[in-house]
Amino acid sequence: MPTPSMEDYLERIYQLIEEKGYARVSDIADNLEVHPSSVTKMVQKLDKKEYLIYEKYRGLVLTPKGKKVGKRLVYRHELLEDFLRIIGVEGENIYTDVEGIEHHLSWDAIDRIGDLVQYFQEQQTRIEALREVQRKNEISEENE
Ligand SMILES: [Mn+2]
Repeated sequence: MPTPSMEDYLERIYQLIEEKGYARVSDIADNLEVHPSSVTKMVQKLDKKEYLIYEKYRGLVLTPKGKKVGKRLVYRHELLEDFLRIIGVEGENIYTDVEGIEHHLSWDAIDRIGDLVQYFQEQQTRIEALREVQRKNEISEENE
């Protein structure tokens, strides 16, 4: 299993490659707001663990294993954003909250959250019912 920070890199590298077709050390550094030398170090580590192949002057490519894991990590991030949005978390908090929790849940928990998201997405009335609970709670908090 990749460590939390390896996961952040793999997630971002996978996304960059999806968006632009490649991921340069400088792009990764800008994206994760870290120094390029930290990126090089991590990329070498990921190479050793066979998530990608890194050649100094040719850039990097994900191995099939790296692609598989990267895709899963991006899916997990997006799922957790959907989840927080559905339960009514404010838009401005969503990204930071997901960054805070994504590495700390088991895949079992992720899959169960996936079921819950599906449950709500399948019927809009379920989301409305949840909003109704939230409105009532807000009113009772105001009256405390
Ligand atoms: Mn993320």
